Amino acid sequence: MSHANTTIIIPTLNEAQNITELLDTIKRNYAEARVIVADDGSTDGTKEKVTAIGRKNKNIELLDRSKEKTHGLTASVIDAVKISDSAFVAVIDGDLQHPPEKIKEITKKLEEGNDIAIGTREKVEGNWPLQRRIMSKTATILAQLKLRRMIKDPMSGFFGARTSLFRKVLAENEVEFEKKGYKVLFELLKYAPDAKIAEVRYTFRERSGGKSKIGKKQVIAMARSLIK
Ligand SMILES: Nc1nc2c(ncn2[C@@H]2O[C@H](COP(=O)(O)OP(=O)(O)O)[C@@H](O)[C@H]2O)c(=O)[nH]1
Ligand SMILES: [Mg+2]
Repeated sequence: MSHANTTIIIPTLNEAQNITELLDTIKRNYAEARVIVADDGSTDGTKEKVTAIGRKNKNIELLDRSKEKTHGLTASVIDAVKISDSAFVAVIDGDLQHPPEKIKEITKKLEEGNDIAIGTREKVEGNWPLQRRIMSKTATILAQLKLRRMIKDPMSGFFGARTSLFRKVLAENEVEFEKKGYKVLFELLKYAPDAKIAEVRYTFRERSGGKSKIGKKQVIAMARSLIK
């Protein structure tokens, strides 16, 4: 299957230890997909690595957001969606916690007529701290209540969507998005109540290298998004 109909979006902040391996896997599996690495001002060499890889691969590009006023995973994904011109977008973390080999299942669900395909965390590998597990579970339940839909993992960071739907939601509701937050999928779901949704199960792996960037700012953004 060709993936020329898909733009793979990777938000990054200091993922130099992971980005080369991730892009290698994506290149091998999805040679025809466009790949946008939306970087928020990494200082560890991530940008330079992506630029170098991009020079040799015309489908891979860096979206350098270092000079933007607002930084954040959500803001980065939004900017990448705005410059995507393929039928579908797929969003995947840059730290190898999401399995790139599952992107094809996500695009398949979209090709079958779904509007949004969610990578649903079935199992979490390794030692995710208890605090993170509790926070994640609570957020999931609150999100399900808010959406009034039984979506297993509405807070997932791994998902695909029909680009036209995503762009329409942004055109009408972008100001409501918590730009500094992590939960861009949840916000998309909030403003697309009639979307046809499919789920693709996967195992959330341990971060390959580097550190998680989740902190107070992201938790506050999530809380705001849940009560809005
Ligand atoms: N562009 C951008 N990417 C970010 C930001 N914060 C985190 N990321 C990236 O988003 C992905 C998920 O972040 P991570 O810290 O691993 O979150 P966790 O898996 O929930 O702990 C990784 O690829 C990060 O590099 C940000 O502020 N801007
Ligand atoms: Mg991570």
